[in-house]
Amino acid sequence: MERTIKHITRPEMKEILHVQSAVLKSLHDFMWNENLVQLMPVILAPFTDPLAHTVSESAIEYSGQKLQLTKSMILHKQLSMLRDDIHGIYVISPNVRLERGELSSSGRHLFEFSQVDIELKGASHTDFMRFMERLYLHMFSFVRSECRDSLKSLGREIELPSVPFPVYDSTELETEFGAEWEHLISMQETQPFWVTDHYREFYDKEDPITRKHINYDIIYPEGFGEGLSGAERETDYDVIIRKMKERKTDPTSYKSYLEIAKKGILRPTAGGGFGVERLVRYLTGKKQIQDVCMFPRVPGEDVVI
Ligand code: ASN
Repeated sequence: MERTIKHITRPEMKEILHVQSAVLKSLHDFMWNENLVQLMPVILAPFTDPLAHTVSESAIEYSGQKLQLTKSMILHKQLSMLRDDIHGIYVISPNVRLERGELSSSGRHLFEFSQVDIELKGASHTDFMRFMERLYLHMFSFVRSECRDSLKSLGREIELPSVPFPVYDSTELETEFGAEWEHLISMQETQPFWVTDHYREFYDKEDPITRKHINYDIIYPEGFGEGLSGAERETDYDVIIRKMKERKTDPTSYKSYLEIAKKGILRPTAGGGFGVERLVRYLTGKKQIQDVCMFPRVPGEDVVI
C-alpha cells in the first residue's frame, strides 16, 4: 500500500496531469473549430473491435445477453456515421484489452487505457492524415506554450514536428530492418511519422486491385513507438464477410453490425485513434507508461486500487 500512496502523491504527477489536461483542452478546441461532435463512450455492447492481436476474452452476462467490454469504438464510430447530418465525430473511450502478462515490461502497454477515436465522413486516407497532422501540431503547440514550467520540471523539450510527417511502407521497413522494424525506426527518427499498409482487422479497407491495406499508424520517435492506428473503412458486405473468414473472426457477435452492412448503407469514412496515455508519455518523456497514470492497469500485475 505504501508503494501505491507514493505513486499517487509523487510531485511529478501534478506536472504530468497538467500536460494531459492541456492535450485534452486543445483536442476539444480543435474539434469544436472543425465542427466535429463528441460521442459519449459505450463500454458494453454485443460486439467490439476484434483486434489484430490476441487478448483474453472480456465479456459479461447481463439479462441473458453476452456483452463485450469495449476494445475500441471503431465499429460504433462507423455506425454513428449512418447519419446524414454528421460529417465527423470523436469519442474518448476506455478500452479494455486483457493483454499477455509478458507485456508488463514493455513500458507502453496497459490493459485498460483511454483512446481518442476520430472518424471523418467521405474522407480518404490522405485527408485523414493531413487532419491528424494539423491536430498534432495544434496540441503540441498548446502544450509547449501552456505547460512551459511543467515541461521544464520534467526535463522535457518538445519540438514542433514538420508537416507532412514522413511516410514509410511497412513491407519496405520489414525488408530493411527485419521483424523489430517498429522499434528500430522509432529509435532512428526525431519526429512522429506514418507507417502504412498493415495486415489487420476486417474493417480496414483493402485496395481491390493491389490488395494493399489502406491503413496507417503514427509512430512516435526516440523509441516511444506506435501511438495511433487508423484506416479507410470497408463498407461492402461481401468483402467484409470474406475478410472475416480470412481472419477467422467469428461473425456470431457481429450479427447486428452485419445486418446493417448488408443493407449497403455503411458510409465511406476514414479515421483512427490514439492512446491518451501513450501521447502523454511521449510528450512528458517518461520511460514507463504507468508513470503517467494515476491508476495504471499494467498487464499481468495486481490491481490494488
Ligand atoms: N482506433 C482504431 C481505428 O480507428 C482501431 C483500434 O484501436 N484498434 O482504426
